[in-house]
Amino acid sequence: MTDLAALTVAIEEGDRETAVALTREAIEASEDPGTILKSMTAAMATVGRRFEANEIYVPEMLVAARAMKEATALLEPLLVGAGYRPDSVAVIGTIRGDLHDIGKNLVGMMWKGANIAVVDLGTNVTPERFVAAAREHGARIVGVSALLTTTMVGMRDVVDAVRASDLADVRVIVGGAAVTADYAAQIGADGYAANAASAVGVARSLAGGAQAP
Ligand code: B1M
Repeated sequence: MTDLAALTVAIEEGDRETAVALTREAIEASEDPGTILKSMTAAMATVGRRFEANEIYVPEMLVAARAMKEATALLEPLLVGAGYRPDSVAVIGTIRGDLHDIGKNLVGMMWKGANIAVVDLGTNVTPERFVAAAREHGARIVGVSALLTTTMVGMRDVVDAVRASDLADVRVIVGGAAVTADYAAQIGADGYAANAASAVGVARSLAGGAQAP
């Protein structure tokens, strides 16, 4: 039987090699994929808490997220095969005109770590693409990142495009170095997160724990 507690610790510590080896071992031992996934998401929950408590910083969160990403890549085919469903679906992207993607990627990784399926639209994403992707993937969350004061103004267009669409259940979360909670409220976004760790709680509360379609 695989030591899943050791898998949790390996991900928390960003030890990719051990995380991947233990995931392989657990798969070969026919452990339940959902149980393996739980031991991984537990790690990211701890990482998020430690980041918010200033016990770790972006680099540590990044290596943990990468370890999680590699380990979950092994698990993904099994989860799909077992009909295992994420809690909800999010589409995420960096706003039109903006090419910064490090923070956005980190938010996406943390969301995946929290069992939220993530469709990453990349950078320079138009409001129309956010809406079309949310519709196509049945997303509950649209996540928009902006790093520039010149591009964050485009976030309002994403909020307006979602509101003008038929996607009544979709919630828009905004974030990025240039964005503040006040600005998010001003443009009518449903949620704001200052960092990738807190973006997990915001997405979870706004998605209402609904199952992915
Ligand atoms: Co540029 N850049 N950059 N840059 N860059 C900044 C943002 C800047 C503050 C640097 C500075 O002048 N001090 C400045 C913006 C000034 C402003 O508008 N206020 C700036 C500028 C001006 C520019 C250019 C215009 C420079 C030029 O060409 N003259 C140009 C713009 C290009 C474009 O986008 N059209 C440019 C280009 C670049 C590079 C391509 C060289 C590179 C980006 C590479 C990449 O992303 N692949 C780059 C970089 C690396 C930076 C800095 C140095 C670092 C950004 C970063 O990755 N931070 C940055 C200065 C800085 O921030 N200190 C700077 C680490 C990352 C983990 O943090 O992205 O804030 P961050 O994400 C955090 C939170 O904000 C939050 O969670 C993340 C993790 O905790 N968050 C979300 C982010 N998205 C979220 C979404 C959410 C929730 C939370 O919900 C959906």
